[in-house]
Amino acid sequence: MNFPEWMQHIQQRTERALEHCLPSKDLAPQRLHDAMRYSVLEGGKRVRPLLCHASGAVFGANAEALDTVGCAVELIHAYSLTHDDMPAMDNDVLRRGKPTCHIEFDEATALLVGDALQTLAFRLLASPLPDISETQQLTMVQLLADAAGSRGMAGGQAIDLASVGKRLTVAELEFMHLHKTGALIRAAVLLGAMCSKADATALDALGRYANRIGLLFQVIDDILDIEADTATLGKTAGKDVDNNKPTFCTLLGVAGAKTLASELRQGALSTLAELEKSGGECTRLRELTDFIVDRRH
Ligand code: GRG
Repeated sequence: MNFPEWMQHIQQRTERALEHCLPSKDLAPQRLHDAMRYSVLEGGKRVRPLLCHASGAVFGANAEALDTVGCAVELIHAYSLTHDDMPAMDNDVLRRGKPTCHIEFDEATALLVGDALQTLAFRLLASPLPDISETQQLTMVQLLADAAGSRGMAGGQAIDLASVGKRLTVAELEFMHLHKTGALIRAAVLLGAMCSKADATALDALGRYANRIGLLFQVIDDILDIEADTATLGKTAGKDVDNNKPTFCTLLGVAGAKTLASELRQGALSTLAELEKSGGECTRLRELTDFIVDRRH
Protein backbone atom coordinates (compact mmCIF):
# COMPACT_ATOMS: atom_id res chain seq x y z
CA MET A 1 0.00 0.00 0.00
CA ASN A 2 1.35 3.47 -0.79
CA PHE A 3 1.01 6.22 1.83
CA PRO A 4 -2.27 7.82 0.58
CA GLU A 5 -3.88 4.36 0.39
CA TRP A 6 -2.62 3.43 3.85
CA MET A 7 -3.83 6.73 5.29
CA GLN A 8 -7.29 6.28 3.79
CA HIS A 9 -7.39 2.69 5.03
CA ILE A 10 -6.58 3.73 8.64
CA GLN A 11 -8.97 6.70 8.49
CA GLN A 12 -11.78 4.41 7.32
CA ARG A 13 -11.18 1.75 9.96
CA THR A 14 -10.92 4.50 12.61
CA GLU A 15 -14.25 5.93 11.44
CA ARG A 16 -15.86 2.47 11.72
CA ALA A 17 -14.38 1.90 15.18
CA LEU A 18 -15.53 5.34 16.39
CA GLU A 19 -18.99 4.78 14.93
CA HIS A 20 -19.13 1.46 16.77
CA CYS A 21 -18.02 2.76 20.17
CA LEU A 22 -20.23 5.87 20.24
CA PRO A 23 -23.76 5.41 21.64
CA SER A 24 -26.51 5.37 18.98
CA LYS A 25 -28.48 8.61 18.68
CA ASP A 26 -31.65 6.56 19.18
CA LEU A 27 -30.49 5.75 22.70
CA ALA A 28 -31.57 8.05 25.56
CA PRO A 29 -30.52 10.77 26.17
CA GLN A 30 -30.84 11.21 22.40
CA ARG A 31 -29.77 14.84 22.20
CA LEU A 32 -26.53 14.22 24.07
CA HIS A 33 -25.71 11.13 22.00
CA ASP A 34 -26.55 12.99 18.79
CA ALA A 35 -24.19 15.81 19.83
CA MET A 36 -21.40 13.38 20.79
CA ARG A 37 -21.60 11.80 17.34
CA TYR A 38 -21.71 15.25 15.75
CA SER A 39 -18.47 16.25 17.50
CA VAL A 40 -16.59 13.07 16.63
CA LEU A 41 -17.80 11.62 13.32
CA GLU A 42 -17.38 12.75 9.71
CA GLY A 43 -14.54 15.18 9.95
CA GLY A 44 -11.04 15.46 11.18
CA LYS A 45 -7.83 14.14 9.71
CA ARG A 46 -7.52 11.46 12.41
CA VAL A 47 -3.84 12.34 12.83
CA ARG A 48 -3.67 10.82 16.32
CA PRO A 49 -5.09 7.38 15.35
CA LEU A 50 -2.78 7.48 12.30
CA LEU A 51 0.15 8.07 14.66
CA CYS A 52 -0.98 5.16 16.87
CA HIS A 53 -1.04 2.83 13.88
CA ALA A 54 2.25 4.11 12.46
CA SER A 55 3.99 3.84 15.81
CA GLY A 56 2.51 0.40 16.47
CA ALA A 57 3.83 -0.70 13.08
CA VAL A 58 7.45 0.06 14.13
CA PHE A 59 7.60 -3.20 16.12
CA GLY A 60 4.50 -4.95 14.74
CA ALA A 61 1.47 -4.36 17.01
CA ASN A 62 -1.96 -5.99 16.70
CA ALA A 63 -4.08 -3.74 14.42
CA GLU A 64 -7.28 -4.25 16.42
CA ALA A 65 -5.60 -3.11 19.62
CA LEU A 66 -4.35 -0.06 17.70
CA ASP A 67 -7.90 0.72 16.53
CA THR A 68 -9.10 0.80 20.14
CA VAL A 69 -6.18 2.84 21.43
CA GLY A 70 -6.39 5.25 18.46
CA CYS A 71 -10.11 5.78 19.12
CA ALA A 72 -9.47 6.48 22.81
CA VAL A 73 -6.99 9.23 21.91
CA GLU A 74 -9.27 10.61 19.20
CA LEU A 75 -12.19 10.84 21.66
CA ILE A 76 -10.03 12.89 24.04
CA HIS A 77 -9.04 15.08 21.09
CA ALA A 78 -12.70 15.58 20.05
CA TYR A 79 -13.63 16.48 23.64
CA SER A 80 -10.81 19.03 23.78
CA LEU A 81 -11.90 20.69 20.52
CA THR A 82 -15.55 20.80 21.64
CA HIS A 83 -14.63 22.52 24.91
CA ASP A 84 -11.98 24.74 23.28
CA ASP A 85 -14.59 26.15 20.86
CA MET A 86 -16.93 27.25 23.67
CA PRO A 87 -17.40 30.93 24.55
CA ALA A 88 -15.41 30.64 27.81
CA MET A 89 -12.39 29.48 25.83
CA ASP A 90 -11.69 30.14 22.14
CA ASN A 91 -15.30 31.10 21.33
CA ASP A 92 -15.42 29.80 17.76
CA VAL A 93 -18.38 29.06 15.52
CA LEU A 94 -16.74 26.88 12.88
CA ARG A 95 -14.96 23.54 13.25
CA ARG A 96 -14.26 20.94 10.55
CA GLY A 97 -16.27 23.05 8.11
CA LYS A 98 -19.47 22.93 10.18
CA PRO A 99 -20.96 24.87 13.12
CA THR A 100 -19.23 24.11 16.42
CA CYS A 101 -21.07 21.83 18.83
CA HIS A 102 -22.36 24.59 21.13
CA ILE A 103 -23.73 26.48 18.08
CA GLU A 104 -25.41 23.44 16.53
CA PHE A 105 -26.74 22.27 19.92
CA ASP A 106 -26.21 24.51 22.99
CA GLU A 107 -23.51 25.29 25.54
CA ALA A 108 -24.67 22.93 28.26
CA THR A 109 -24.84 20.08 25.75
CA ALA A 110 -21.35 20.88 24.42
CA LEU A 111 -20.00 20.80 27.97
CA LEU A 112 -21.58 17.40 28.56
CA VAL A 113 -20.35 16.14 25.18
CA GLY A 114 -16.76 16.83 26.28
CA ASP A 115 -17.31 15.19 29.66
CA ALA A 116 -18.93 12.11 28.15
CA LEU A 117 -16.31 11.74 25.39
CA GLN A 118 -13.54 11.86 27.96
CA THR A 119 -15.05 9.11 30.11
CA LEU A 120 -15.84 7.04 27.00
CA ALA A 121 -12.17 7.28 26.01
CA PHE A 122 -11.08 5.74 29.30
CA ARG A 123 -13.86 3.13 29.14
CA LEU A 124 -12.45 2.09 25.78
CA LEU A 125 -8.81 2.05 26.84
CA ALA A 126 -9.75 -0.12 29.84
CA SER A 127 -11.59 -2.68 27.68
CA PRO A 128 -9.81 -5.99 26.87
CA LEU A 129 -7.05 -5.46 24.30
CA PRO A 130 -5.61 -8.37 22.28
CA ASP A 131 -1.99 -9.35 23.12
CA ILE A 132 -1.67 -6.78 25.94
CA SER A 133 -1.29 -7.68 29.61
CA GLU A 134 -3.51 -6.05 32.23
CA THR A 135 -0.45 -4.51 33.90
CA GLN A 136 0.63 -2.95 30.61
CA GLN A 137 -2.91 -1.69 30.07
CA LEU A 138 -2.99 0.00 33.48
CA THR A 139 0.22 1.81 32.55
CA MET A 140 -1.43 2.89 29.29
CA VAL A 141 -4.51 4.23 31.14
CA GLN A 142 -2.22 6.25 33.42
CA LEU A 143 -0.27 7.55 30.43
CA LEU A 144 -3.42 8.84 28.71
CA ALA A 145 -4.70 10.36 31.98
CA ASP A 146 -1.42 12.22 32.48
CA ALA A 147 -1.39 13.39 28.86
CA ALA A 148 -4.93 14.77 29.05
CA GLY A 149 -4.75 16.21 32.56
CA SER A 150 -3.37 19.26 34.34
CA ARG A 151 0.24 18.21 33.66
CA GLY A 152 -0.62 17.67 30.01
CA MET A 153 -3.24 19.02 27.60
CA ALA A 154 -5.59 20.68 30.14
CA GLY A 155 -2.56 22.31 31.80
CA GLY A 156 -1.35 23.56 28.41
CA GLN A 157 -4.79 25.00 27.72
CA ALA A 158 -4.69 26.80 31.10
CA ILE A 159 -1.34 28.34 30.20
CA ASP A 160 -2.73 29.30 26.79
CA LEU A 161 -5.72 31.10 28.33
CA ALA A 162 -3.42 32.93 30.73
CA SER A 163 -1.10 34.01 27.89
CA VAL A 164 -3.51 36.13 25.87
CA GLY A 165 -2.02 39.57 25.30
CA LYS A 166 1.33 38.58 26.85
CA ARG A 167 4.68 38.41 25.09
CA LEU A 168 6.09 34.94 25.78
CA THR A 169 9.63 33.81 25.01
CA VAL A 170 10.05 31.05 22.43
CA ALA A 171 10.90 28.65 25.30
CA GLU A 172 7.67 29.56 27.12
CA LEU A 173 5.64 29.14 23.94
CA GLU A 174 7.26 25.75 23.35
CA PHE A 175 6.48 24.70 26.94
CA MET A 176 2.83 25.65 26.45
CA HIS A 177 2.47 23.75 23.18
CA LEU A 178 4.40 20.70 24.37
CA HIS A 179 1.51 20.41 26.85
CA LYS A 180 -1.52 21.75 24.98
CA THR A 181 -0.99 20.00 21.64
CA GLY A 182 2.11 17.88 22.18
CA ALA A 183 0.99 15.81 25.17
CA LEU A 184 -1.81 14.06 23.28
CA ILE A 185 0.32 13.55 20.20
CA ARG A 186 3.01 12.00 22.40
CA ALA A 187 0.37 9.78 24.03
CA ALA A 188 -0.80 8.62 20.58
CA VAL A 189 2.74 7.66 19.57
CA LEU A 190 3.60 5.94 22.87
CA LEU A 191 0.29 4.11 23.26
CA GLY A 192 0.62 2.73 19.73
CA ALA A 193 4.14 1.52 20.53
CA MET A 194 2.98 0.05 23.86
CA CYS A 195 0.66 -2.26 21.90
CA SER A 196 3.82 -3.80 20.41
CA LYS A 197 7.05 -5.31 21.72
CA ALA A 198 8.82 -1.93 21.82
CA ASP A 199 11.36 -1.91 24.68
CA ALA A 200 12.30 0.98 27.01
CA THR A 201 15.00 2.27 24.63
CA ALA A 202 12.56 2.32 21.72
CA LEU A 203 9.89 4.06 23.83
CA ASP A 204 12.45 6.66 24.84
CA ALA A 205 13.32 7.36 21.18
CA LEU A 206 9.64 7.45 20.21
CA GLY A 207 8.96 9.89 23.07
CA ARG A 208 11.66 12.23 21.72
CA TYR A 209 10.28 11.83 18.19
CA ALA A 210 6.77 12.63 19.48
CA ASN A 211 7.88 15.78 21.32
CA ARG A 212 9.36 17.06 18.07
CA ILE A 213 6.33 16.33 15.91
CA GLY A 214 4.01 17.69 18.64
CA LEU A 215 5.76 21.06 18.38
CA LEU A 216 6.04 20.72 14.63
CA PHE A 217 2.26 20.19 14.41
CA GLN A 218 1.69 23.42 16.32
CA VAL A 219 4.24 25.47 14.36
CA ILE A 220 2.53 24.37 11.12
CA ASP A 221 -0.86 25.20 12.68
CA ASP A 222 0.38 28.74 13.41
CA ILE A 223 1.67 29.14 9.85
CA LEU A 224 -1.64 27.87 8.40
CA ASP A 225 -3.56 30.26 10.67
CA ILE A 226 -1.85 33.06 8.74
CA GLU A 227 -1.42 31.60 5.26
CA ALA A 228 -4.56 29.51 4.69
CA ASP A 229 -8.14 30.71 4.26
CA THR A 230 -11.17 29.82 6.39
CA ALA A 231 -12.74 27.63 3.67
CA THR A 232 -9.60 25.47 3.34
CA LEU A 233 -9.01 25.27 7.10
CA GLY A 234 -12.63 24.45 7.97
CA LYS A 235 -12.16 26.72 11.00
CA THR A 236 -11.80 30.49 11.33
CA ALA A 237 -8.45 31.62 9.87
CA GLY A 238 -6.41 34.40 11.48
CA LYS A 239 -8.02 33.69 14.85
CA ASP A 240 -4.82 33.63 16.92
CA VAL A 241 -3.64 37.00 15.66
CA ASP A 242 -7.15 38.49 16.13
CA ASN A 243 -7.24 37.15 19.70
CA ASN A 244 -3.84 38.65 20.45
CA LYS A 245 -2.39 35.20 21.18
CA PRO A 246 1.37 34.64 21.09
CA THR A 247 2.26 32.25 18.24
CA PHE A 248 5.46 31.00 16.62
CA CYS A 249 4.74 33.36 13.72
CA THR A 250 4.30 36.43 15.94
CA LEU A 251 7.53 35.62 17.82
CA LEU A 252 9.72 34.44 14.94
CA GLY A 253 7.98 35.80 11.85
CA VAL A 254 6.55 33.41 9.23
CA ALA A 255 10.02 32.76 7.75
CA GLY A 256 11.46 32.04 11.23
CA ALA A 257 8.54 29.70 11.99
CA LYS A 258 9.24 27.85 8.72
CA THR A 259 12.91 27.47 9.67
CA LEU A 260 11.90 26.10 13.07
CA ALA A 261 9.49 23.66 11.36
CA SER A 262 12.29 22.45 9.13
CA GLU A 263 14.63 21.92 12.13
CA LEU A 264 11.93 20.03 14.05
CA ARG A 265 11.23 17.84 11.01
CA GLN A 266 14.94 17.02 10.68
CA GLY A 267 15.20 16.26 14.41
CA ALA A 268 12.14 13.99 14.24
CA LEU A 269 13.51 12.11 11.23
CA SER A 270 16.91 11.60 12.84
CA THR A 271 15.21 10.01 15.88
CA LEU A 272 13.47 7.61 13.50
CA ALA A 273 16.86 6.77 11.96
CA GLU A 274 18.00 5.70 15.49
CA LEU A 275 15.02 3.36 15.74
CA GLU A 276 15.70 1.89 12.33
CA LYS A 277 19.23 0.96 13.44
CA SER A 278 17.66 -1.26 16.12
CA GLY A 279 15.40 -2.98 13.58
CA GLY A 280 12.33 -0.71 13.75
CA GLU A 281 10.17 -0.21 10.65
CA CYS A 282 9.58 3.54 10.50
CA THR A 283 8.29 4.11 6.96
CA ARG A 284 4.78 5.15 8.03
CA LEU A 285 6.05 7.44 10.79
CA ARG A 286 8.42 9.11 8.33
CA GLU A 287 5.60 9.60 5.81
CA LEU A 288 3.30 10.95 8.52
CA THR A 289 5.97 13.44 9.60
CA ASP A 290 6.00 14.82 6.07
CA PHE A 291 2.19 14.81 5.97
CA ILE A 292 2.14 16.98 9.12
CA VAL A 293 4.52 19.44 7.46
CA ASP A 294 2.80 19.49 4.06
CA ARG A 295 -0.84 19.54 5.24
CA ARG A 296 -3.05 22.37 4.00
CA HIS A 297 -5.60 22.27 6.85
C1 GRG B 1 -10.24 22.23 26.38
C2 GRG B 1 -8.81 20.88 27.97
C3 GRG B 1 -8.97 21.55 26.68
C4 GRG B 1 -7.95 21.55 25.81
C5 GRG B 1 -8.00 22.13 24.48
C6 GRG B 1 -6.32 20.92 21.62
C7 GRG B 1 -6.74 22.11 22.38
C8 GRG B 1 -6.63 22.04 23.86
C9 GRG B 1 -7.24 23.18 21.77
C10 GRG B 1 -7.38 23.28 20.30
C11 GRG B 1 -6.82 24.57 19.86
C12 GRG B 1 -6.00 24.38 18.67
C13 GRG B 1 -6.63 24.77 17.40
C14 GRG B 1 -4.77 23.88 18.78
C15 GRG B 1 -3.90 23.74 17.60
C16 GRG B 1 -3.48 22.35 17.35
C17 GRG B 1 -4.65 21.48 17.18
C18 GRG B 1 -4.93 20.57 18.29
C19 GRG B 1 -5.35 21.53 16.06
C20 GRG B 1 -6.52 20.68 15.77
O1 GRG B 1 -6.11 19.37 15.57
P1 GRG B 1 -6.23 18.68 14.15
O2 GRG B 1 -5.64 19.55 13.08
O3 GRG B 1 -7.81 18.69 13.97
O4 GRG B 1 -5.71 17.29 14.25
P2 GRG B 1 -8.76 17.68 13.20
O5 GRG B 1 -10.03 18.48 13.00
O6 GRG B 1 -8.12 17.26 11.91
O7 GRG B 1 -8.99 16.51 14.13
